[in-house]
Amino acid sequence: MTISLPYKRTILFGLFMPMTLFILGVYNGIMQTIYQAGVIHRSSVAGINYYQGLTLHGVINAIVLTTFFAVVFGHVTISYYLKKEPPRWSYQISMILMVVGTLMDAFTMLAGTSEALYTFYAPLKDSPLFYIGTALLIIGSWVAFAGWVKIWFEWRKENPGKKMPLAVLGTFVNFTMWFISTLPVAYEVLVILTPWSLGWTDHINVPLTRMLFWMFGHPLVYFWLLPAYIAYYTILPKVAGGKLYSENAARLAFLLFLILSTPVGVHHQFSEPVFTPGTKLWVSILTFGVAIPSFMTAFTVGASLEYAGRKRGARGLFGWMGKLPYFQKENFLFGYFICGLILFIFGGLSGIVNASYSLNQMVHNTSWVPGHFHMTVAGPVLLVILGVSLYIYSTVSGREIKFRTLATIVPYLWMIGVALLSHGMMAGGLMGEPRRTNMGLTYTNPDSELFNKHWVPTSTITMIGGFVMGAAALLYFISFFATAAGKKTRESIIELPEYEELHEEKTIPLLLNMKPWIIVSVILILFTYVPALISVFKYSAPVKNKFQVESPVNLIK
Ligand code: HAS
Repeated sequence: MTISLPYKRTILFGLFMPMTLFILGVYNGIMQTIYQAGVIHRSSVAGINYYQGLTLHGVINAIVLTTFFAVVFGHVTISYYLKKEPPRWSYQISMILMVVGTLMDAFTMLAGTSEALYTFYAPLKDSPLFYIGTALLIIGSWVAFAGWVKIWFEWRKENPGKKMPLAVLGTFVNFTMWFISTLPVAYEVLVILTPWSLGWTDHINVPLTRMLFWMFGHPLVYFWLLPAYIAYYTILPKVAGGKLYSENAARLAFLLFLILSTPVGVHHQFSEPVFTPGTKLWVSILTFGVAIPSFMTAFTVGASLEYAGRKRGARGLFGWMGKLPYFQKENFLFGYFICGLILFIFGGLSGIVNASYSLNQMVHNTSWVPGHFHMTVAGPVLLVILGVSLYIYSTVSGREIKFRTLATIVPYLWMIGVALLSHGMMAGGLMGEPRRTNMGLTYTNPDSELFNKHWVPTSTITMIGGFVMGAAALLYFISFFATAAGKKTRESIIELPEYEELHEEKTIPLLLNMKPWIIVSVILILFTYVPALISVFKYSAPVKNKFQVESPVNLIK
């Protein structure tokens, strides 16, 4: 499909800008592993301190890059499947808000006035500009969604009786969930944190800000994941040379995310004293529930890949795994998808460990948790972002992909890096290694009385993983930016590899209508968060800001 110039520019800018910032995100990620491994015993390097770097790493990689990609991929999938462009006001206003918000965030983080990490709840305090910038980024993504809804209604009128395309359903589920779950964080940021940061209020209810953050913070991880799932269901079967095993199963998986993603945020707060055991048990059960659509995805996508392998003549139970199109330059996307899936097997299983209340007590706040989430967000999420961004940049700009061989190697190298990094973090976490701690100042510094020799090998493996990931990122940047700087050789188009269904399936009306699922979603949110809110107000209160950012380590002698 050909597209207008302003739409094309918006899409390309929406890929280029966050990818440029991602260089800074990657640099600060590598630095984290160097601090942790005790190679340097300093609180800052090149003018960026440990927490500032960690904040830059988390905000750029996990909030900025992911949100821009969700919006740009949304533009591309919606336009491709509905054969329409969203209204110009929607994509332009959306992009302006997101860019301004991101620049505000980047400015305050670089200036050192925002270092409350990507989880930005109290008692750590950021500059008001950071809170407002983050709110603008989120509001910008809502505006893009509004434009898609408008063209969807037009399409429906013009195509009576036609099913909502699967990729459109996935995108709408994702942004509906995103809209619902960003309301509490918008309230937190605009009504509680910004006035507090401006000094207009001096009291703050810390458990309340944490709860409002996690009401958003957990659906946020599925907001990262669903674009990858859309790609796995609608693009991967084609690039693997197979067919989608079941479209109905894919629809059901998306709709289950809609109802189960938001009410599970309390599982990040199993150690929070204000919630009752009843709330924690309920949320633990719901969390096992939210793993079901991923298990379904493992089955549906696995079956689609098996079909592709068997079509190439595979025999035996697992022979299909060896017949998939690995390392094919012309089909480079496959590597990004399969490496993400492989990492996600372990990322998902470690998530289930976290969800079990009693096991969570052992791993919470240890480096196990970043070990888990690097195999999810730096696994399927990031690899799909990298592969698909390169693909979209090339098709929408009309430029050939440069350094294809490098781009083809990247996901495999990245996967090895993440596996090492996460293994080091998780093994260390099981021995109590803390997260979010500059261990180079203490635990991995032989000159410190807090030195712990058991955490040296694990944090060293983590650092080696970080270097391998850094090398993969460097190869990717060479290919991406060389492509962006290349000459236009073809027409600019929106085009996606499109799946075919393996079976002609029965139409199930419940899977075609989002309304009942939205209602159940709201009921489950109320059922979880009304008791949680009652507990917050019963067992905590706003207090004068008595919190100082002081490491307990500094208090020893
Ligand atoms: Fe998580 C903490 C539980 C999924 C991200 N998670 C985090 C944090 C992040 C994060 C960022 O219950 C830390 C936040 C912070 O800073 O404090 N998580 C889960 C559970 C799942 C889960 C149950 N998490 C994710 C995803 C994320 C993500 C997805 C990002 C994208 N997580 C938790 C809990 C905590 C937590 C607690 C709090 C910990 C604490 O105490 O602080 C589930 O959704 C996972 C289900 C996934 C599966 C895997 C399915 C496998 C597939 C691949 C199949 C492979 C094929 C290939 C087909 C069941 C789909 C085969 C072919 C071959 C050739 C081999």
